[in-house]
Amino acid sequence: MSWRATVLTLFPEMFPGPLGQSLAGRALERGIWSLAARDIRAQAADRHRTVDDTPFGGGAGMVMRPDIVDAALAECADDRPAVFLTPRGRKLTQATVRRLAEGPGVVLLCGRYEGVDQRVIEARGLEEISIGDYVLSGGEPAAMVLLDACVRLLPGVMGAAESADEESFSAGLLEYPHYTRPAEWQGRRVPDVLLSGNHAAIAAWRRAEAERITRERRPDLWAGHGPELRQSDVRGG
Ligand code: 6GU
Repeated sequence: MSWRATVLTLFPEMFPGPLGQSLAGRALERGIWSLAARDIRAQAADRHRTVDDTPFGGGAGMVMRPDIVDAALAECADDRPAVFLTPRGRKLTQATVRRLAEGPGVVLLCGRYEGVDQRVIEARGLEEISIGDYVLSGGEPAAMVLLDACVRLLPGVMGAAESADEESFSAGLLEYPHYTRPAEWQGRRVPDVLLSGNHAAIAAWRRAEAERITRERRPDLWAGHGPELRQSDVRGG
């Protein structure tokens, strides 16, 4: 059985979009995973195909109705976790991506307007996930981000060479810098150590660079990276 993704959205024509290309697209063609985008509006029974209404208590914008969202979820509910993509969710991490990729698949609810009625979030036990601290106009690009991150971890999607870079992130560090030919370009030389053929020295240089870049750019990640894991114990950094 392949890993199954169902996306509930008001804009099903956005899918597969970029997920139909490259690594994820090839995996889709090979049947490693499947993607179904379902139109939430198909649940609307009235003449105007209404899916939202004004918020109780007043305020701007519209809220998606619980009965409509519940009916959409009911049509695809099975053993898969149901996720609601929202900027008020817990921030997506590689650990969450790994957990979702290891399961049978996901049902992703993409919100629009000011939100979804809180009662259906609770009744369906939706896991609320955000992809970062900025606001998108809808959950669809976030759903694509989550799916891309999961699909690349599915067995058979990546070659052995590519699989190694997930380990460097798992180690809690950002990637070291990469270089290829030519050895000199616009007066800039590739670091000598990378041309030395000394594999131990190359590994040590890469590790030091990964640690330096992590410390500079992501003090939050660096703080969570225990001193016992560090090649260079840095003082005053
Ligand atoms: Cl999941 N949705 C929206 N609309 N904005 C976001 C987000 C999700 N994650 C970060 N910003």
